[in-house]
Amino acid sequence: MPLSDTLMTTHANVSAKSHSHSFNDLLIRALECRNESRPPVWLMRQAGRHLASYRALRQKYSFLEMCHHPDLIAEVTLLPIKAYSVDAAILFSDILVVPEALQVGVRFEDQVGPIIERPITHTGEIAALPEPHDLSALSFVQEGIKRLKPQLNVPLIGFCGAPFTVASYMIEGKTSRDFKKTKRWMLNDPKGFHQLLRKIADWSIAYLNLQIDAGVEALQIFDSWANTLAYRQFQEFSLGYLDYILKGLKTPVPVILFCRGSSVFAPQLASIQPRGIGLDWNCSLSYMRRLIPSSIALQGNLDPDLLYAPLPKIKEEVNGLLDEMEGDKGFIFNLGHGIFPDVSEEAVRTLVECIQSRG
Ligand code: 1CP
Repeated sequence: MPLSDTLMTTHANVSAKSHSHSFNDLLIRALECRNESRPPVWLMRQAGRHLASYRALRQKYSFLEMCHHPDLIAEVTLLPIKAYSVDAAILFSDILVVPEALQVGVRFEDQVGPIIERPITHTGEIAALPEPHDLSALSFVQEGIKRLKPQLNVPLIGFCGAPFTVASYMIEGKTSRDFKKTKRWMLNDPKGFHQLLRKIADWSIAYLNLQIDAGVEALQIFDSWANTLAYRQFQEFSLGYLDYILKGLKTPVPVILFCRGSSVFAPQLASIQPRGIGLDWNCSLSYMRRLIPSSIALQGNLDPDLLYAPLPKIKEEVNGLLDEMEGDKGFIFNLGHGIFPDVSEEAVRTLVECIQSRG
């Protein structure tokens, strides 16, 4: 079937659904810490390789082709909504579209992951990176959001990477195991490192504002590699830029700050007053709730490996977290990090149904 036909079928199904149901605003209510019903559930990396429907599309298109094509952005974003009826959609894209717009050359290799063709190696290279005056290099995202919006009956979450995490890809050139280039630069030339972080933060602000203009209802900033930072380093090289981004948004869209390491950094994150904090799976939710003011939503934090467990075990653990957060008006169910590509759809469906059946 040609792409346009596939998309028309998809659109027809989902629009029919959106007309027959009213808008599900559980996520927004939880982000405002006034949710009196069951917690909303969505999952990081819900729009990805664990879905057979995603893998079928990937037979036909490369990952970047999919990221660049507004119809495919819309179609892939909708896949987990159709498969599981999760309570929020997350835009199908990648944190590395920002380095792509910064013209360092981004490609994705199967079995390897992202590759930066021209990694940044010293401060002298930063000035030559473009400024975020012209966002036409990211207009496919804007267009994708516009096509998606009329088809959704749940909130759409936009996102970007945190400056530290994005910088680490731009410096290492790929996913790193030890982040030695990044940390060597950070420790030996902190001023230059700050220049790079500032440039990425300026792009992130412009990019998130573009997503807000196009219609996203919430935003999440992913600091996936913050866990490699010491406590004081996080304060100096990450937190300040997250705060700078929050202050740069032109409309008050609720923002969730997610970082690996949030078990440790959550109180620092709370100090810059995001609407929500995404917790990794190393901490106790109820303990975190005692540390974080009840005016800030908490999101998390099932161990992503639990999706490999037998279905009754998944239910037991999900119910354990739900019991722990019973009555909390600002709780959003999620994993502590993204879904792995090899988990079964049955496991994910079991998780979602377990939460949604709590009425
Ligand atoms: O081969 C493929 O089909 C591509 C697999 C894939 C997918 C589906 C990649 C490559 N990115 C994505 C989508 C993606 N990435 C989303 C879409 C929405 C959703 O969550 O469903 C989001 C939010 C991201 C964000 C992202 N990309 C992060 C932050 C979140 C996290 O998982 O920590 C990071 C670090 C990336 C970089 C990235 N993109 C892709 C890969 C394989 C990687 C490297 C991840 C790593 O280094 O572990």
